[in-house]
Amino acid sequence: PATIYRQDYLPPSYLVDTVELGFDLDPARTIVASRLTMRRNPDSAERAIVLCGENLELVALRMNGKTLGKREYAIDDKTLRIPNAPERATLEIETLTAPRQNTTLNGLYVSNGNFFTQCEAEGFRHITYFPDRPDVMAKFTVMLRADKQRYPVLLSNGNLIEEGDLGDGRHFAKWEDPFKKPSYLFALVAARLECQEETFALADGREALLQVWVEEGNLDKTNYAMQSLKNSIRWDEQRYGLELDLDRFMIVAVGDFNMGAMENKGLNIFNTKYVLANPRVATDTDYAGIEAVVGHEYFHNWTGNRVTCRDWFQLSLKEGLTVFRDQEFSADMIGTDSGRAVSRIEQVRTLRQAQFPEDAGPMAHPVRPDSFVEINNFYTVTVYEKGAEVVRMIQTLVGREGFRKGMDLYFARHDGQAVECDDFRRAMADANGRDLAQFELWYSQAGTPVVRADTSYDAEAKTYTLTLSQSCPPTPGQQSKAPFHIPFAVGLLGANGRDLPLTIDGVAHGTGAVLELLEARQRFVFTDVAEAPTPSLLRDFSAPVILEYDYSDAELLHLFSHDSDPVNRWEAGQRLAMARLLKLTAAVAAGAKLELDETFINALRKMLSDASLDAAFREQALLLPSESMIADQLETVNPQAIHLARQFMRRTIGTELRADLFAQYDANQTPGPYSPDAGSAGRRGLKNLALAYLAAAPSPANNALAKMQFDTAGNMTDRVAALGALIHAEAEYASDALARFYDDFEHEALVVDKWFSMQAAAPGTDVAAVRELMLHPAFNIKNPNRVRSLVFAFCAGNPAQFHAADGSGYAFWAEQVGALDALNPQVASRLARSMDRWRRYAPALQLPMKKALQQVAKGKKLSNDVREVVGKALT
Ligand code: B3K
Ligand code: ZN
Repeated sequence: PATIYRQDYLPPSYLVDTVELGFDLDPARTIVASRLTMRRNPDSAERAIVLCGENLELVALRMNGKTLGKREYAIDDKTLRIPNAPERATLEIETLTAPRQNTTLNGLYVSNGNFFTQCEAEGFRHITYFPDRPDVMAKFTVMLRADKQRYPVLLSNGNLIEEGDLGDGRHFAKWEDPFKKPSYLFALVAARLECQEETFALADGREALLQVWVEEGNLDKTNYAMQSLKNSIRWDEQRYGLELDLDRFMIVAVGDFNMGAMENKGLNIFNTKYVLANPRVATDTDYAGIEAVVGHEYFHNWTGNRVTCRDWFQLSLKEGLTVFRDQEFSADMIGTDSGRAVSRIEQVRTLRQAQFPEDAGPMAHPVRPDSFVEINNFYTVTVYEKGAEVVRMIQTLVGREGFRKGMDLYFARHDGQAVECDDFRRAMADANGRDLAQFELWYSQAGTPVVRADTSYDAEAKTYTLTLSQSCPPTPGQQSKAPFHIPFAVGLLGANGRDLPLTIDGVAHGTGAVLELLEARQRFVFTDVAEAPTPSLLRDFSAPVILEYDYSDAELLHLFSHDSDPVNRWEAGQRLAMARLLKLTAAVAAGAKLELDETFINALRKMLSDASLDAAFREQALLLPSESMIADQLETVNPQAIHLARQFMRRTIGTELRADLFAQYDANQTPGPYSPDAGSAGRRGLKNLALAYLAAAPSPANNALAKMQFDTAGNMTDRVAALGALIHAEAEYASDALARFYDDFEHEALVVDKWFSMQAAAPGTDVAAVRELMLHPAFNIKNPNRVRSLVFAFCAGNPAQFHAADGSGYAFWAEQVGALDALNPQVASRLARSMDRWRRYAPALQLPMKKALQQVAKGKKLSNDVREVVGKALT
């Protein structure tokens, strides 16, 4: 397959002013009529009209009213070319597609009998011939025609301008989007659905109609999505002065969806997972996910839709920025400093769990990639989460107000345009009179930078010297890296645990400073430092780097008890835990005795019971680094040893802190009706973490507590926590509980997903058990949520079993990637990535992993998606 390079960008040969689309919707045979008014692009030397189209049957093609003869255009399986086209052309195109046959969930497809579309990144070309690239922006008018009984609801982007009956049992709706947009933002829905709706007053006095559309029986689960939408609109008005620009804004939930949601103009289409919630079926995590994703898609209306990407290499222009915006939104919704810190901690966890490994593996790529084979493979944690970190660093450098000025300038300059990541950086730099030239390297260089810190205190001179050195490991195609521009926040703690005042070069910085590391190595000297301090480095995780500093246990314990920066307070605990987990892992592998020191246990005890701290923070501070984070620290990965080491630590905590865990279990009850607010969710989180630790050290009393919670739970958060505890404790009651859980929720697809994923990720579940679960009547390989809940949860979420010594996990993986690829390449390719880091495993595992990869790679009908991923893994 062909590699596409960023540097080969050419402007489109023709621009499209207007698009009129007509759909005669039929699952077996949908006719799409398109009328495009086009004109030659003065910025292009090309004379031909070039349209993309895949899996389409061309029925008719007219230009300026005349049918084009076979010699007047060229067509292959990807493009339709009309050479020597006139300056202005009106094209009329008729094509046929078969939505019911479309299992890729890309383009126009059928889910549970209803029609939906997904066009980003290149789905529109599966609907009709079009210059399907984001720098072609046009005004769309859409006419939908369909059977009235089957599809009473007909939706598309923008405003409804006409609807009515067609007589023959069919009806129509005509929609007009007043804003020009690229084709990837087109959407339609034709379905039997119901909606919750309200009118909502916008800041300028206009009223907007807000709707959340769901399948019948789900109207009791739309409140939180609606509330989140209203909060998002308000937040964007207040924080960025950005208003909803349409009279109507719709969210539609669909059960078959490849990712989380899609920001189609005025018609966001969502995975049901990010819409449907009530206390009976959704957990606190689900509620938080809904708020974040509703916010994310809404915020795209400005960062993505009004200002879009010139080409797909610029994807992070909209994604990194919009993730940053949704993170800030969620943090503001909590509203407390400590809540903000907890959300920051969760962001750091995601980065370490998923982005750092990506940046260190075969698929490593810059935030703005230089090449790709399949763009859908580049909707990654690097483009999204690292992209958000890059935006966050800009805010750290220019300040919150400066950032707002930069945003204002960005919109003033680029509203209605398709632009590059550089344009965003330039607006930020210009609005603030800052040089962000070196900062560009965050967009162009892949890999996680390592910052090494060394310190020395001169008691005589009362100076404290911090030396920072940075480096970045090679990544595919990038052997050597230039130094990054790194905002590095620091504080210094005195022996009493308080922050010391900071003076650098005679300038006072209060008790916290943001240093700017620009060179490979740089020295910072703090003066008037009265005592040898404990450094608190990279506060608030001010840059997405790996920090190396030789902290002593005593220093970490000091920070864990006192750091005024909650993120670093948490970080100190993670370092204490990680050092011990690595030792334990080595001990397991060597067959040595496993031990955990009192000092560490006591530090956890103190944290657990410190009622002056929010429960949500204490939960974070007591969560251990995951198995994959531990793996990331090791030269050679032995998944079973890691698992046993971590289990040992959990069990020891459960045993040693038993009384304290029970006490916190009781102290953090949330009586009264369920509310997903951060305070209540935090208390439930801590309570259920206590339960999980108790389950790691099973005893009749501990298991009885889990059983009692399962039997009496008043909400899904408590119910799944109890079920998880029973499963992990291998309690006798576990299988009964699983059966009851299924019976109670078998008609709630999202809960059945939980039922599958809890089993898939359980330590006792091996490949044979997963195969058994796949035979369950509720398993459906065509439904991405179901596949993620079982196959992904096992391959990516149960490392000790997936990496079974006999290689059975790898054979299973190869089989599933192959089977999925035939149906849905995007989903298959995500699963393929669970073998990315095969080279780091113990030699006995490497060989069967490589074999499995090779087996997939030689598949005859492999998609570009999977081919790129396994090809890069094997390079
Ligand atoms: N922009 C979409 C992602 C589309 C993925 C295409 N494979 C969702 C989002 O980031 O909001
Ligand atoms: Zn997005």
